[in-house]
Amino acid sequence: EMQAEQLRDARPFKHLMMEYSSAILEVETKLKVLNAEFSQVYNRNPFEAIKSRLKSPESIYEKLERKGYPITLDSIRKNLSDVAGLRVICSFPDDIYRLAELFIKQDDIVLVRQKDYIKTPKANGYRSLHLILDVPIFLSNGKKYMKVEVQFRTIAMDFWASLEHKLKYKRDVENTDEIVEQLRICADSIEALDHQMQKIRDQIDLSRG
Ligand code: 0O2
Repeated sequence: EMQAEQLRDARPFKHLMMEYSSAILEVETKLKVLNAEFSQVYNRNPFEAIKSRLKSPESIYEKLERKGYPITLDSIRKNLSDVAGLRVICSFPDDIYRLAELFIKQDDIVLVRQKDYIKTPKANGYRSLHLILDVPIFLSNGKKYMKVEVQFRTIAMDFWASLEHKLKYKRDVENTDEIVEQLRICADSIEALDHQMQKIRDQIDLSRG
């Protein structure tokens, strides 16, 4: 087994990370193609922004250790699904499902798992649609499937999750019941806002015909 620094500096680890970044590029391109088509054909953008990140060696190491998995390259491949991560920020909840569906339908993509924290939010109020995918990348020695996690959120859901994430990591402040409760209330307001904005858009679409 390796330590975090050994992991980071090892050539095979760097190769694995290169493969994960390639998978991010593939997914990003697919989403951008859908966006381009939509804005051309329907004069609408299904998403506002895409962010991507490769999990750091430190946080890969930490997650394997925390979950009791071996610290090996095979174990990373097998046990972690969020080494390659993308976040797609949409305007409206409807856009999330429309875009996710179109994306999953592509015949080279395999949906491994879907976690719908919009239909079933986490207890703290977290909302987002997570897709775990197997995505092919094409290397000199052939095709290889890589796991990628894509998180779909509305602007409002992302606003909440970003701030909640920041607050969680301020460990000098205790997460009192009151803070937890206030965050939940904010999450509910945000859900209500998402629905209101969606309704307004539907009305405008209807009146446009
Ligand atoms: P970072 O910094 O985003 O990389 P599991 O594999 O199901 O046992 P896991 O991997 O925790 O458990 O799955 P989960 O909870 O479905 O998805 C994890 C990721 O979703 C997190 O990544 C966050 O990005 C996001 N997420 C999940 N729950 C919350 C939450 O309560 N608040 C916020 N702000 N984000 C959340 P990481 O690895 O935690 O962090």
